Amino acid sequence: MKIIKVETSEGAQDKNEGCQEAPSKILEEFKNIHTNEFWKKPFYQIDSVEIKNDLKEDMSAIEEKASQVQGVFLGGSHTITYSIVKGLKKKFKDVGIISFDAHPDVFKLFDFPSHGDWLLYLIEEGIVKAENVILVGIRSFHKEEIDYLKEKGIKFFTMKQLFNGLDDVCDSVMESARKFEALHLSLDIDVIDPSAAPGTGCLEPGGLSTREFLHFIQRVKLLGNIKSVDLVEVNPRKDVNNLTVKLAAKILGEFS
Ligand SMILES: [Mn+2]
Repeated sequence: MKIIKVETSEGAQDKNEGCQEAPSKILEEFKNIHTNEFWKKPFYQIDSVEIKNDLKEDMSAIEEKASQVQGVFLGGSHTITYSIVKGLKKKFKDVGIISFDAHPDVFKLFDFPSHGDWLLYLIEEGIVKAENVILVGIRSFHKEEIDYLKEKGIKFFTMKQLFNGLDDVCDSVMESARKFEALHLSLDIDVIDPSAAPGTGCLEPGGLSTREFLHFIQRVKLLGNIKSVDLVEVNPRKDVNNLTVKLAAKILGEFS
């Protein structure tokens, strides 16, 4: 497995200041993962994207890397997903996304992609077809966002739906996602309940338990078309007892 460190600077201006420290902290903790849940010793190589604190340059650097290298992109802000998927699109015609996130991320914030609207930009710019997007675990959104998801035909599974049958949702997600030529998995740590992942910018009660999330991704990772993964929005400065960083390292282990 290749792990690509992306130390984004974005987030420094908003409430998620500190998330740029996550890649180093998670990799430090990753050394303590001796075996994953399949009793496999994680094997990995570290790569990185050099960040220059210039939004345009940084976005094209991530895009470039994603067009060349397959692996797990370790952020950082959720903004990086925009550039990763754009890079993937250079190699594959039909790209799909499964996004594990408490938020739909289709609420326009600025005139450039950010952590709250990266998906909106991907769809509006025609990089990803709306019907190739699957959202899992959403539970905090503007009414306009749900209207947008419905209008565009984006598949979404709220936390409430997940509670009624986790494996049924997982079956539907996998059935849809296996049809894409190339699949990107986006893992926003805030999909997990803040009681288990407090180190993040937006705390949204009522999320997945760690066990439920692991079960879900252990099934999803069996899909043969996954080309890239991102793990984002961990904020070590907001963490409690390093719990969220440890959880992120454990998740990383499951992909090796
Ligand atoms: Mn989120």
